[in-house]
Amino acid sequence: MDSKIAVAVGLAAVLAAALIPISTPKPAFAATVAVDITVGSSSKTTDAFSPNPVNVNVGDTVIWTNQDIQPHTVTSGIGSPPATPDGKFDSSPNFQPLLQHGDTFSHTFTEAGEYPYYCGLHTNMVGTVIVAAAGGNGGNGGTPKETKLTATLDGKSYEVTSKSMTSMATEVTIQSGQSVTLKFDKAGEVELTLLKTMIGGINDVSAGGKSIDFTQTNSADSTTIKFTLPEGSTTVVIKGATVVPEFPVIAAILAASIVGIIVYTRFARNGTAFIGRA
Ligand SMILES: [Cu+2]
Repeated sequence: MDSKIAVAVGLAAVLAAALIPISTPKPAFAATVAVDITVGSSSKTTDAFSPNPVNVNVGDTVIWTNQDIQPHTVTSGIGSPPATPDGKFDSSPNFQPLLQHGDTFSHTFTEAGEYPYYCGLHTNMVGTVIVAAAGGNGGNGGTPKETKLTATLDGKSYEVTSKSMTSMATEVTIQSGQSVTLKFDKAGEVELTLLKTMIGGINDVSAGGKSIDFTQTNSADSTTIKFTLPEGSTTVVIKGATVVPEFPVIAAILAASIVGIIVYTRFARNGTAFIGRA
């Protein structure tokens, strides 16, 4: 065998192996899920908290923020009538301290189940946290909204998977060699899975021109990042060490390798035919 053909075949094999996605199980991670105590909530019932019910997984932390101008509490148990705290969690034991405007209270849920809660000052305000077993598909209707979007560059498509309880991805675009940009319908906690052929070595996620905190987990062929899109932001820009431009180069090498295999195969066949005729 000609050494050049051998190199081409070898290269093609290596590239083919590199391009075949290897699936590995996604590691579980604990999430922080935001719930608002809504404006004017003292005169509301189940809409005093949003989202309500809130669906989380075991290990997740729920963080309540009082968006209202009146003080409130987040107290586990049954609201009215009569209010019965169950002692599982309470922002304000004996009404100390009350959650003032902008204050937060958080609780980590370590066991699956349904957790009712209410406001100790306005027992008409009631909510439920539904905690699904880790690795489960969420509680009643508790699966996050999953959206698959496709970005196209140089005639090649790249799929992005977005998972969120609150936000839906609406558009993805690639800025070749620089970044990947996603648009969402609204703010919230988002998990994105991006193919490494599209973006690798993710090192910055920004919203509204500011870098935001994110976590990432890597599998062989993709990266999953998690972040909270802040209120008022609907666009995230993700930067990485490698963003797509390698693709045309890989394609060119792969194409050259395939040509090499075809040339070699034809040469071998012709040789056999020639020997047969002789
Ligand atoms: Cu209240």
